[in-house]
Amino acid sequence: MSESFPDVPKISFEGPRSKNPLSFKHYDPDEVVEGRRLEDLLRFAVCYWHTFRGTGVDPFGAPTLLRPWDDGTDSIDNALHRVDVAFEFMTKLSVPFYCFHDRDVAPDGPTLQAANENLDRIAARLKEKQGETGIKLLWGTANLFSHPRYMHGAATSCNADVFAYAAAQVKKAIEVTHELGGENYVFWGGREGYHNLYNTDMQRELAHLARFMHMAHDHAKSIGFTGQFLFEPKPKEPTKHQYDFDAAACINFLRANGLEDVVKLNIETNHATLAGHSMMHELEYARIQGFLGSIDANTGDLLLGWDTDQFPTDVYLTTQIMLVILKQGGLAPGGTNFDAKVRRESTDPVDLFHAHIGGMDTFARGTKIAARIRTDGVLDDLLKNRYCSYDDGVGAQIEEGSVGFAGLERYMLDKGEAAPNESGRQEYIENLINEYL
Ligand code: XLS
Ligand code: NI
Ligand code: NI
Repeated sequence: MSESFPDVPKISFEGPRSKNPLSFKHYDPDEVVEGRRLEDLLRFAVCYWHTFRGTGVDPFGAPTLLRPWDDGTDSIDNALHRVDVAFEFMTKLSVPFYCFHDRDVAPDGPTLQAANENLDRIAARLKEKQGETGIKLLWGTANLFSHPRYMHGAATSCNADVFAYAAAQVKKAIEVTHELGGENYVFWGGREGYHNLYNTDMQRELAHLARFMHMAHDHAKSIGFTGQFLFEPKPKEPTKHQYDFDAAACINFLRANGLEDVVKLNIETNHATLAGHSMMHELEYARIQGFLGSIDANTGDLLLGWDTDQFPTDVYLTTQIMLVILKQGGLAPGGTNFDAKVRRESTDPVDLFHAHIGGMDTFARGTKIAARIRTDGVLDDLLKNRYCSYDDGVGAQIEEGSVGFAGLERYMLDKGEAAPNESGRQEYIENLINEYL
């Protein structure tokens, strides 16, 4: 079989002095950080939709990314061939995982039955290729947003038939994910939200979304799928307001509906920033409550208000991300999925390599920097000292719950005024972090 990337060799680690753009300068899969090989710690995944289905189309312009291996049709043959290309790409990139939506890998069909048959045919090829290459499925998901039937949403559609179709589609997507040994299954609420509240029964829609997730979990149990379910927050786009707005909204939804033991979060950088948070905030919020499952690694552009899904290149950002992820000892069974696309002006297939190499190196650097910060314990000491008034005395009583308002009033009446505050040392800490970069 002829290669689709004949000029690209298998990408290997050459170290920071290498001038070869098709090599890793910082990502050595075998390097051990905090007791784990980088490959096992980071669990990188290529996403099928942007990398193999992205065309560069935007609201103002036609496709620019015309791939030599793609005949532009929605045929089974084209889809089968694309699988071979994807596995050649991922093998050369030395990436251990991939992720897909049902409709990225296989053509849709005029009926549910036809779509399912298409998916089965492609899944068989995916399975064969996984076996040949050892590349694994990090997560599967269903596209419940592109087809016109999903104009009002899927699980939150006002049309019960659409709910039923979505349920059938997710049933199949979970089965295929299971068949391929997928380690997680993702729900992203593409159109699960609203454009205005005059025509929206929010209470009913949220109840439907919860029923949908319970049904998905029940079905997974019935077929023996034990992968982790993940809910992916995003505040808007395509709808004005999405129910999976941010980590806090998702966790509240999951807890309110008895899903907290079943579903964790898949947190995406660009979605965090669209919600007005930093990625570090979203990760830390999810982590402290036991909901940090996996990440979609990309970045946005602060000058643009939409999901630009760019590849991460900012070491400061990946350092912040890894400071949180290392705190919980990694993400497994989750991983680091490059939900990112090359710019529509980056038209050569080799640009897909440059993009992923850059993302992987940026994460490797962030990981090593974060690990050094953690080894030196500089932030630990700062944090510990900052809260030391809670280690004994009245602070310890507050934390234990052994004092109430009356007791605290007595304490303060006696003392007269609170102890003076100490400096937060923000600039000092920021300088300190910079010294590790
Ligand atoms: C879109 C989302 C999507 C999910 C998977 O903004 O990031 O790509 O990750 O459905
Ligand atoms: Ni995503
Ligand atoms: Ni996104």
